[in-house]
Amino acid sequence: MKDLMKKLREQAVEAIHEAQDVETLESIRVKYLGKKGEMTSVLKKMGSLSAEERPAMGKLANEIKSEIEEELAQSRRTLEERMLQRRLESEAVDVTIPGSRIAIGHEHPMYSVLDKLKDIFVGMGFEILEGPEVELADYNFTKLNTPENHPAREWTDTFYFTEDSNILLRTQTSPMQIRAMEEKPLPIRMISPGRVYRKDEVDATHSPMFHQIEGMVIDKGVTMGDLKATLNLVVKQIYGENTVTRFRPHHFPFTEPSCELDIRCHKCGGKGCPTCKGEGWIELLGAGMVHPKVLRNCGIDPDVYSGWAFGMGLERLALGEYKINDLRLIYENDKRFLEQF
Ligand code: 2NL
Repeated sequence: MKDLMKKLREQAVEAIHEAQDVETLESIRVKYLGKKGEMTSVLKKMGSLSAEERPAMGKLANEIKSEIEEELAQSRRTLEERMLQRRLESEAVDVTIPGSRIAIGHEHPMYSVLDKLKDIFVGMGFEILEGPEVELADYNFTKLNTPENHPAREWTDTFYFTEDSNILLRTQTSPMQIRAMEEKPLPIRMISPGRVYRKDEVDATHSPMFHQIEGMVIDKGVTMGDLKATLNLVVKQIYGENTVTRFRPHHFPFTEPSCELDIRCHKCGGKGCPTCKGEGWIELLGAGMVHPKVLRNCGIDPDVYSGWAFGMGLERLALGEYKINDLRLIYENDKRFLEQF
């Protein structure tokens, strides 16, 4: 019995020394000292010993038990210390490493220009209406009095989704004016800014996606005089009080009469320079009196109501305002570029 206990002690101590984690130590404790463990089953046999043998054997058993307990506790401390050390090493934070900067965005020059225009029109009582970029040909062309054979309808000019050319990416923001005329009570004073799409190759002045702002007024007794006065006010707020404008006759299917608005070159004062390509004038926007057919297409009686409308590209405005010479820079969103404005 003595030998058996000593052997158990050796086995236990060896297992304890080999254990690599706390869980193994616990299973060793259960195996040797637990209620159904090895030492317990040995002690249960004490009953078969003589009265003289029992005390010595009991003493030895208690010594071995406390020896194993001591070894377990010792090992547990060592393992726990080692684990803590490993965690400290693997989770170490070097507080002296410089932090990574959080990049803050920057307002895009296109939107600075757009915000300025919105403020001007909202100040004159216009509401801002935005709408879908995927449109019906009906709203983008037909209701706008664009003939079936108009070049803008060609698949080489417009992005179509369907073979029957019914669904497309809007080529102008006018579909929003059509919706407003169909749905809103009169009078209407609105602008519709947004993205528009045309099949153009990318270069310094062209992009298949660009931004437009259109505007429209519908009321009783609206005339070309209202168009000229309002647009002159807008232009002076953008380019300064002394800006000189001229209205040139033009043609659009959706307006009659139609015109284009030029401003006298602010760089050379009209003499002709690279900015105005020697013309002395810079083309700014197209406008006109809403065609009676367009009004009728939207359920408005042209004998009672009239209106004027305009459309302008925003890119050219932004490029001119910030003296940017390549349209592609506008879309690359390089922060080093954007932060200059
Ligand atoms: C241009 C010319 C223009 C309009 C857009 C419009 C819309 C409706 C009815 C009548 Cl619903 N007109 N819009 C009118 C004249 C010119 O745009 O050169 N845009 C960049």
